Amino acid sequence: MSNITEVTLPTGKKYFQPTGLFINNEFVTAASRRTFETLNPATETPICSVQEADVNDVDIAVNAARKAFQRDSPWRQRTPQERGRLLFKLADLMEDNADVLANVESLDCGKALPFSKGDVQASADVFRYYAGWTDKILGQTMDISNDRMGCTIYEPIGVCGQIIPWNFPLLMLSWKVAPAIACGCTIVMKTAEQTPLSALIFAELVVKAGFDKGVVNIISNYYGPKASLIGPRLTREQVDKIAFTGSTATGRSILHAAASSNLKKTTLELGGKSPQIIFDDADLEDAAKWAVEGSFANHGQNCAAGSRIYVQSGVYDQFISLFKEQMQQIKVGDPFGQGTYQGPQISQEQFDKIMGYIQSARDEGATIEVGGQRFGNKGYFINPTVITNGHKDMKVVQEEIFGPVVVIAKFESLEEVIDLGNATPFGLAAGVHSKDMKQAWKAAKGLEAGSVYMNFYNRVHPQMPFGGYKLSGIGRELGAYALENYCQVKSIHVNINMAAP
Ligand code: TXE
Repeated sequence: MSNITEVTLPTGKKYFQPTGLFINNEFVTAASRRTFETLNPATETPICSVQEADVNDVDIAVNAARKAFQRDSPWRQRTPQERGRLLFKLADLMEDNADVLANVESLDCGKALPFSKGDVQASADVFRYYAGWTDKILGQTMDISNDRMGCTIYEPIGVCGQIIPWNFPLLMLSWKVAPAIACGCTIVMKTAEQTPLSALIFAELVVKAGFDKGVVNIISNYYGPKASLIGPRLTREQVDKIAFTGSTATGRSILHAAASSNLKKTTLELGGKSPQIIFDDADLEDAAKWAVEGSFANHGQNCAAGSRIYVQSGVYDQFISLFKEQMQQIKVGDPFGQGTYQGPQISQEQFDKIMGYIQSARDEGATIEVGGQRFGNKGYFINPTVITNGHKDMKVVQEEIFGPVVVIAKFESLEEVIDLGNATPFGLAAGVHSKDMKQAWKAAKGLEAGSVYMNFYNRVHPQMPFGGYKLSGIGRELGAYALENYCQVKSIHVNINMAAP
């Protein structure tokens, strides 16, 4: 079996899609020889079949990563500069292959092509950022006493299990793979069942860049009925670290698995229900633009989506009309179509979940101010939806919808809106729009959120840490902070005097 398939893109162009499990720098057939189909969410039709990993394949991949991490392995002999060069090379290759990567991302996860192009560039930027870190991961020296000194060195934590979701397949891969490699770790990544394809093209680039075999391993899986539970297997395995992005419920089970196996270091980037706050002195037109983008970018399938908007009462009506005007710019449709902003949701399951939330708002007496229905009759499209006249305990205000649905409500005072902003179990992000920096700063300090944006919303930079308070997660990705996830500190004590006491 060749584990490579020719796929025709909606543009008519053809490309070769690797479909095997990527282990030891090769695309291999699953131990069970089973495959599963990945669907185009815009048409609900299969794109191609990929190899379906089961628990045996997890073990094979973990062994490959463990071997690559052995003390004297070629990878462990690499200098920090060599690791940096490999990461720079990978970033260059991603840019050289941006066209195919972006097209495949749009095909497999349904985002409009310009946004997929943005994701590819952002992913290459993350690799380049961490390439620059490899030779700057520095320990310290400590003057302990007249005849003793100490120093600390950072060592790679080891074999890392990484589990990613389907909303930003390539970008989430880059947030996890790049810092792990920078620190000298090896990896077994499990992609999301809905979106295996772009990671397998990335795997081809890993080989081209010259990585040693077993350093990066990528396995695809299926999660429907009769699926083999490879996610739990990876989290229970003797990997040294697990990094996860996904739902809070799965995050909990991963933490349990870590606790009941080898207490592996665990970082979790989970759901959110982030507030965007518009004060009456804000530039309302700008605020409306940011608020629309913050709510509907990536079809609302964004952990930091600003899905609760609070508007100070004096400007509420004006803001609502500016917000609706701005929403007219959202073109829903074919991800490959000219001018499309919003493509389909990822799956029937997510489509049903979102429509269920909209119905729950109706049932609880809120107003569906805009949208609320399916778009078209093929593909998982939902019209951008605005809910008003709700109350703070409604499901749509408390729970992550993960779709193009926003709830807008009024507030009166700064203190009240900080309390409202904090009144969910999540704490991933928040936005504050005000020209009064004292007021904006006070709000930013009071909000329980891992990232606060003042006078804009939800732009991610490789330098800036990202992660959540409360049920939104544990630990931080990106920036220098992410390096801590993939290293351990060793203290070395030196007796310079060499004399026993
Ligand atoms: O998430 P899961 P789903 C939220 C969002 C969405 C909801 C459900 O609200 O509607 O989660 O989405 C793997 N052990 N987010 O069902 O199940 C799974 O195979 C180990 C927010 O897709 O958490 C996939 O690779 N792994 C989020 C990944 O976990 C397991 C992004 C995410 O799937 C596993 C996605 C297990 N027991 C959804 N069960 C964000 N933070 O951005 C599943 N997986």
